[in-house]
Amino acid sequence: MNVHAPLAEAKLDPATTAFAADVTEALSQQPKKLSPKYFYDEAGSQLFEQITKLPEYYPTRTELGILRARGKDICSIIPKDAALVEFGAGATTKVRLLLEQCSFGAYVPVDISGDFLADQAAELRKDFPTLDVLPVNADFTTTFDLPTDVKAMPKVGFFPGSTLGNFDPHEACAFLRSARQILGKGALMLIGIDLEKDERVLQAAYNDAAGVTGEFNKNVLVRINRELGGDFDLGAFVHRAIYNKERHRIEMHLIAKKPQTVHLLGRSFNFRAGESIHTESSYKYSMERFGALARGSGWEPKSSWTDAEEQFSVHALVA
Ligand code: AVI
Repeated sequence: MNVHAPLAEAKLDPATTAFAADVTEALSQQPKKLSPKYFYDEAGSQLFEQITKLPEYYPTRTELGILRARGKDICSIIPKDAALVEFGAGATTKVRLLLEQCSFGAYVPVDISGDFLADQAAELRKDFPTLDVLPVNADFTTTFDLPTDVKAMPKVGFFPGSTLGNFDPHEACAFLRSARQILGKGALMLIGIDLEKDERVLQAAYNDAAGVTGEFNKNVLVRINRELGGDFDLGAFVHRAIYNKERHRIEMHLIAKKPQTVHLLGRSFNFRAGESIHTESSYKYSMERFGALARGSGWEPKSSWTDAEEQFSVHALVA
């Protein structure tokens, strides 16, 4: 008897159905490649928060440093009482820096997780009582409507954290084009981009000594086991992050330690010893290559700021 059949036949909710379809397709491909968006359930988001505080993981603290040190310059190019539209809504530390330093008429966080958005909005309303906080529950990589109240306001998009780096180049271009369409002609976009640097710094950031990144990477297998009735043996896979120089990206992989067969949703997937599931790419840009990507996606670079060591950059683009 196949013990996985009941879940395969059960009626799944739409999000789990999409997850199931993506996972079965990913595991049927050669090489096996899964979208990094599946890292972020509650446990994955908490692990990512831990990563941002690791000594080796420079991007978060470096971007915060730029937003703090260059806040005046950044605010000087933002029209007064503009609507700040954040694509994705994680920790509020970065947006708070902007809200504290510049004068915005409204804040529109856009995220697929409705519960998380509501909690975040409630906290911000307490701390910024005169600010209109208007959350939009949507997948920020697709088109969505801005709230009617902000339609007449100047718009400023905000996409920090080098999340764009987790998109393959064609996806990054599609996202930038869609954001331009949503924000409209004349809008500004503030975007955080991680820069190319000494490979050793990158290797350390994605292979931290405490092993948190490995746990974050394996969390996708935990999710598959729990949500799709999979039987991945977590001890039979190892986390590996490598720098792919030609493609300017860190790649995260889960490598099978031995030949094995994994079952889920009534199907079997074979792994050779050493076979990988490519779980994430994190692209690193030069200032020039990012400028070219922005232009090719319909945006004009206006200003940019980096830290003293040029590890990370924040760009202002105009639509
Ligand atoms: C969210 N994103 C920009 C992170 C990155 O650096 O690519 C995700 C991450 N993966 C491993 N560590 C952090």
